Amino acid sequence: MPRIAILVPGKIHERVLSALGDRFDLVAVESEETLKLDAETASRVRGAAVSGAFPGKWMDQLTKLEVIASFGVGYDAVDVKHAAEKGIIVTNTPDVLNDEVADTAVGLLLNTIRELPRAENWLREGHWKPGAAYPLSRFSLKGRHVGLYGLGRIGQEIAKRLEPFKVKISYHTRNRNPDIAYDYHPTLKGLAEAVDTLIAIVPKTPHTHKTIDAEILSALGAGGVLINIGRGWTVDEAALVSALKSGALGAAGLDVFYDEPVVPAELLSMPNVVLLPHVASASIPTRNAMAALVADNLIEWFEKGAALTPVPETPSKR
Ligand code: A2R
Repeated sequence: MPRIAILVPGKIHERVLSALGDRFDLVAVESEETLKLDAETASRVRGAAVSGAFPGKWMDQLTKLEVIASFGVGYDAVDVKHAAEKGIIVTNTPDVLNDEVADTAVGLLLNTIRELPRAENWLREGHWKPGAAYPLSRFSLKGRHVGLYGLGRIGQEIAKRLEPFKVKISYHTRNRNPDIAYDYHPTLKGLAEAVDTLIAIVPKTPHTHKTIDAEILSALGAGGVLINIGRGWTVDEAALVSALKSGALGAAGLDVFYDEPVVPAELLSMPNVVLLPHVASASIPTRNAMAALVADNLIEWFEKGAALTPVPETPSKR
């Protein structure tokens, strides 16, 4: 029996390839607008493993495609609507990265509020001499009221980690979670008005586009802090730059940007921001776990007919 062909467009974690390589025929292609595949190979492809975009056009090229295993919890780069219409299942890698992303969120929050990266740079630059001390940080985490914009798998882990810091916690999602005691705000504006620290951990959807705008930022106020650990898509970066510049917002810590890897030049020179290159889940152990889940989704699908972690928009069984 010929082995099932799995398409691998562009780059993916090495462990996905090693876990799949002895069971499947891996078809590596460049990630281009139209896949460069001969008709015979295209007609043999029944699964795909991808890190990044998977446009609907590729699904049309692959007439036997059953399943797309996407690397990462956010799957906004995969055309899930088109996949659902064609009955193609899409899987992502939830849960295995919750702890890493939540830990990074707390680190980014502390770094932003206490200016720790700046203080370290000051030391490295040789400024720490007798009689010289790094200036006191403007802000403290103590006594803050933190608002979580998004309280799903990752948001809840962030909230749990913040409880021992003795901050007050509130949240905004579209649906109130009856099992959660934090104050709920039915609007993002209401949350921003109530809190002084906003942590965004929502997916990239048409409803979250630039929702953190000038109005939300000024509601956080001059002592306000924004942390974005979800998607850059959620923040109006031009509004953020002007709020930070004018002092309407106190500080920001960003792991994600609107047009990665482009970081607005004005942010680079601002003292009151901490900028990370989208590293929230980027540790070797966590990325290994994500890679294993990508591979396991494909193996389960072809061996048992049901994927492990299908996204809600597409079918989950044969
Ligand atoms: O709105 P709800 O009740 O479905 O709550 C979800 C919330 N959320 C939103 N909140 C307000 N306005 C929206 N338009 C909106 N859309 C979604 O975001 C839920 O509380 C949270 C998403 O949680 P999970 O689906 O469990 O995602 P997870 O694993 O926490 O990851 C969040 C995102 C990923 O999609 C990546 O883009 C990023 O973090 O790494």
